[in-house]
Amino acid sequence: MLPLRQVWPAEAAARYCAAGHWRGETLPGFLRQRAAERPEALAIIGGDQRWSYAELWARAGRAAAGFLASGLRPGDRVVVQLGNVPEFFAAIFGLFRAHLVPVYALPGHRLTEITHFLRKAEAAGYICADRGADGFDYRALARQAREAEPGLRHVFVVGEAEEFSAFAALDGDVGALPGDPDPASVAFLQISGGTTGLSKLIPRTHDDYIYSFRASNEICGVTPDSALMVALPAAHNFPMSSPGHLGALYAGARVVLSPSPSPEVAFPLIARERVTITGLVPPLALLWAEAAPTTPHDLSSLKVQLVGGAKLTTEAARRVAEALPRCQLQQVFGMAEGLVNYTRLDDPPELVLATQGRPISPDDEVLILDDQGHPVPEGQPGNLLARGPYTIRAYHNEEAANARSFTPDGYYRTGDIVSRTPEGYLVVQGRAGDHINRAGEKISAEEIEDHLLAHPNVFDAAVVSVPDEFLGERSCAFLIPRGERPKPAAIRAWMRQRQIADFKVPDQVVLVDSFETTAVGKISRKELRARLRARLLAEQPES
Ligand code: OOB
Repeated sequence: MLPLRQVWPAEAAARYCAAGHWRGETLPGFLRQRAAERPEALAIIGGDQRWSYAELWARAGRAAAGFLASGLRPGDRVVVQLGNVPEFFAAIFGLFRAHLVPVYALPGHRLTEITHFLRKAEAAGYICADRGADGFDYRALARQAREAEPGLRHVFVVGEAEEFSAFAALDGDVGALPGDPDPASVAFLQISGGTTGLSKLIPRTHDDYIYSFRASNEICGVTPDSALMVALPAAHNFPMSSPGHLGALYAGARVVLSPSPSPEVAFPLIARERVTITGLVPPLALLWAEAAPTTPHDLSSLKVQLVGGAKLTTEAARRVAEALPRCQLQQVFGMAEGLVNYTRLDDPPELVLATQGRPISPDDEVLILDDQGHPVPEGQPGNLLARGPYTIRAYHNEEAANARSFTPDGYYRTGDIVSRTPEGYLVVQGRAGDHINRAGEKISAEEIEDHLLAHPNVFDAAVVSVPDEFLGERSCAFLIPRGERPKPAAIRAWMRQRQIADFKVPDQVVLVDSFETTAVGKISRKELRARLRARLLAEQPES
């Protein structure tokens, strides 16, 4: 099994320690401390469950002991695929306490993605729910995954476990659990948005991740009195750490889990639990802005609304800010690989509405370079590169991708095109790569093209993003058919059977006779996608 590592050069690591960014804290260590300091305070509120810090700590202990009793060994990786339920927290803190390493899957992922994560992480375990909110049976997925990946030896199910181990029954000798892990060790694996090909695994350490959410707490005003609502999937980096549920737990605050981000579900919860802060992607923020002015629910407790994951245009930002006038809009532009930018709570409206903020840390180093690698003049768009105390230096086991994604001196090439204001705030202008940012869900064009090419009646495929009023962007697949001409609806139905996350199924399918590239000879996929997108926009200017 390949060891997990994330290593900064000794000089940088010493600097981050000396600056007080890395303090030797760990994820299980901070929760133990909170449980000792404020055992009775509410930590997790979800469904009909209300867990205090003491209860969360105890449940994590039982889960940890149960994981080890079932045969998992410290260092083993475990794919976690749970929705916004309290058990998500018992599971991840249980894994941390047992020195096991969660790999965060989203509830929408299906067999194709899960087997990819299992294989890439060489995972020995999988934790899932019995069924999803949509009725999807994760146990059936687990069965298929075990067939495909015999290394998967342990499946734990929250709910009706059938032949698998019931998560609720996990127990063992809590007294025999290991002490706190090494703060410089990898705490978990996040998944990348997969800008090229399949998702990559992102190893984050206790030191670096805790710094990112501890500093975020300060920037977003999270205190022990805060109540943070998780409306987006809890396993995503944004609701986890910007400042996220981990930030809230670090502060000793309450985490309120919303099973859905829709106003119908989230608004009554905000009123009931007096939620003070939450985070949304732009399309949802706009939906909330539509619903807020006429809702019968009292939203007056809400003080901060973070919006990020995809570009919030200035006009949309204005609408969001006006709909909840007593709630402060805060833009956040971040990535699971590290760098996170925020507008600040005391910033003037021009910066809050029209920029995506500035980095968390004085030690975040940001470069904006042209395609030749030279710095662009101030205000001009260029490629964003970043390195710093919570930005990774490498993906897990991705030699070729690492050589492309990182410079020799350790900067991460974000793939985003940004400009910088005189105040040092970043404005996202677009991106260099070919992925689709569908309401914050990142879809790799290449990954979808690969699926489409497996269809017997597809000769060639090119997937592009097109602007969408609600989603920000949607996906359109251009196909050159061969043999019998397939119907676009049939292609979409066929894609669903590929057992991929639903958000990856192309929103639109267009059949073309050729990509009309012969006149200019061979062109790159990137250039081809750009031309097809331009052609589509010229034909459908209103979309
Ligand atoms: C967040 O993380 P990821 O890893 O799902 O996606 C990162 C990418 C960025 O490279 C950028 O292309 C895009 O998502 N993005 C934004 C944005 N926030 C993220 N593009 C424009 N404006 C924004 N505000 O999406 C994520 C992680 C932590 C905090 C917030 C978002």
